[in-house]
Amino acid sequence: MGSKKLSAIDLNPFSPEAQSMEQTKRFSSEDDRKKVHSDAQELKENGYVILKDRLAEEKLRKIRTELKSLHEEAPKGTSHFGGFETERVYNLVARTRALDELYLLPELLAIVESHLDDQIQLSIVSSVNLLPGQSAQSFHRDDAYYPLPRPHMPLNVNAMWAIDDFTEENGATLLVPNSHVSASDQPVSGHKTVKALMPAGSVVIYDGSLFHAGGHNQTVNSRMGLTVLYCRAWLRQQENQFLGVPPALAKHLPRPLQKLIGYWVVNNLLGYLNEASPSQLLRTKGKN
Ligand SMILES: O=C(O)CCC(=O)C(=O)O
Repeated sequence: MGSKKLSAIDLNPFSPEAQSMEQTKRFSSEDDRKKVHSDAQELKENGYVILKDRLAEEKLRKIRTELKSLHEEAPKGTSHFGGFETERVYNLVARTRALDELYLLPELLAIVESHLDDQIQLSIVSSVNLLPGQSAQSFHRDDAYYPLPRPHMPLNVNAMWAIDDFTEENGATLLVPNSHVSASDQPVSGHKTVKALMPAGSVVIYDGSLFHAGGHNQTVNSRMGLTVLYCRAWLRQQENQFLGVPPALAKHLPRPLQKLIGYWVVNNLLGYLNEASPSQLLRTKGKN
């Protein structure tokens, strides 16, 4: 009888084989990361980088249709920060398969992994639809809930996808260049602000410490964005992915996406269940 080679997900995470496989847990190879070196460098230096036109027109149309339908029942924000004229839909990994390509875009993952130099996971995915008249949000940082002295090593990276064009007038995300390395808990006075102007299908990637805000939508149309936040795999995720995407649902997802939402063991020990990788739970029929 031929011996079946065990893959990483079959292994007890404490075994030497499993531990030696820790290095294979990145989504990008060293080669992939070399290819995105200049974008990763820009992200490191300025705190953000824009990749233009990464989605085909047909794909973008499908995404718009899907998000439009998901937003039919979406409530408006109930706080100044959330935006009284802003709709958000959360837990999108559970709600639709139309966006998987965006979370898993190899170039994006390579940039995020270059920046964090670590194993990564999805922290939260949500759509942000700025309705006509929505005023600019206050500047904030996406890593503010990790209470470490600043500046600190990058902990998370946001990818804000433009599902509609992000323009001067419709509330393109506002960014404060270089603020990711500042020790201050607010943007310094007289700071520069840039708008993430980009055609639909583009993505602005920014360090979680970068001050940013949704812009003012002064048009009569809405501005749909999709925020995909990645973090180091050993940090608590912003949205609870295991409740949002429980095993019964997760087992139908493509393996890379299961891994990206956290069904995996990190640094040998974090996240196992009964001495096994949680990916085994996804393969157990009838028990989920
Ligand atoms: O909508 C945007 O452009 C940014 C939104 C944002 O940063 C947030 O809601 O935390």
